[in-house]
Amino acid sequence: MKRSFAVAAAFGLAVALPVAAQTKWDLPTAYPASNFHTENIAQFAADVDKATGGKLKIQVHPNASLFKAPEIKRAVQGGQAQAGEILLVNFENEDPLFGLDGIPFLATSYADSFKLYKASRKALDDKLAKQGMKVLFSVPWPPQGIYTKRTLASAADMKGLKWRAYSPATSKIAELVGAQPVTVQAAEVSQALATGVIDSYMSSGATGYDSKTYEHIKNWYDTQAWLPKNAVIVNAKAFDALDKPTQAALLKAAADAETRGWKLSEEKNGWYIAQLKDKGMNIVKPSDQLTADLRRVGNHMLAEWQRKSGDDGKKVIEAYRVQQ
Ligand code: PCA
Repeated sequence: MKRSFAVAAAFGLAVALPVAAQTKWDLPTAYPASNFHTENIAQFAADVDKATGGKLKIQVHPNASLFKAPEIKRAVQGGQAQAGEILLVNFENEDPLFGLDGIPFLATSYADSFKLYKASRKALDDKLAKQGMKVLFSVPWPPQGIYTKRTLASAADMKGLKWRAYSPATSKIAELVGAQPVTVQAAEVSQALATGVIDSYMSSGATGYDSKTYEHIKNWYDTQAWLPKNAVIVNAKAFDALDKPTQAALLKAAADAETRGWKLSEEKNGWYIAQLKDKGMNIVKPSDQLTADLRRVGNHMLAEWQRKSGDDGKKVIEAYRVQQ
């Protein structure tokens, strides 16, 4: 009796020690392992591992393998995943703030996109804190252009397109130009193209490359319309459960990942576009007419956003404009 107790205690101790010493987190993402966001996050996880001496292990689950893109936020909020990567504009219907960086032509360069980020980060932190989450870092996608089989002289040529949407705003664009929006997450774009469910969409060179869009579509209109951001978020309870040095190491690695990610996005934008060209795509500068038409769409959407977001939105736009 006594002996078996001792054995059990020793066994229990041996099992308990590593559990107490090591925390394991899951971090679902919606994009492939080779995408620059995912590579950046993998580096972040490796940095955290190193800085904490293996105390915090973050397992990255790419390509929507654990949760689909629109489910990741709720999974982090509910603690099914301790951390995760989300596309902020996916959640515009929840709060207009999430849709800010999806408004066409509000911020079209990396420099402006960063100013918009600075103007809105506090509001974003406050919003997510109320939902029991924290932002670790946020990184933009490269500028958005139009993939289409058709030649577009003006927005009138977009009528009737079978338009893949990834957010309320990209659906709204379809509605405004008379195209038919179909919501498809990035991981399913190549299938949607292959089956003919869609014949066009708006996104970065990165997603066109990841999804091999060049196998189905020959034109990409380089409209540089907006740069939507991904954010890596964490469940606040999971964060609070870490000891102070681990929290500090995590935040340091997150700050590094943000700086690195912005650089990487800008550097790889050119690379992605060169790859599309190399695969036979026409990279087209939009005509003055198409640009003017799309800008009109953008102005309409900005006005609508401002109506919906009220005083909070006004403050953010003002904070952005003063930096310009
Ligand atoms: N790629 C993501 C979002 C924006 C982008 O460039 C997508 O197409 O789903």
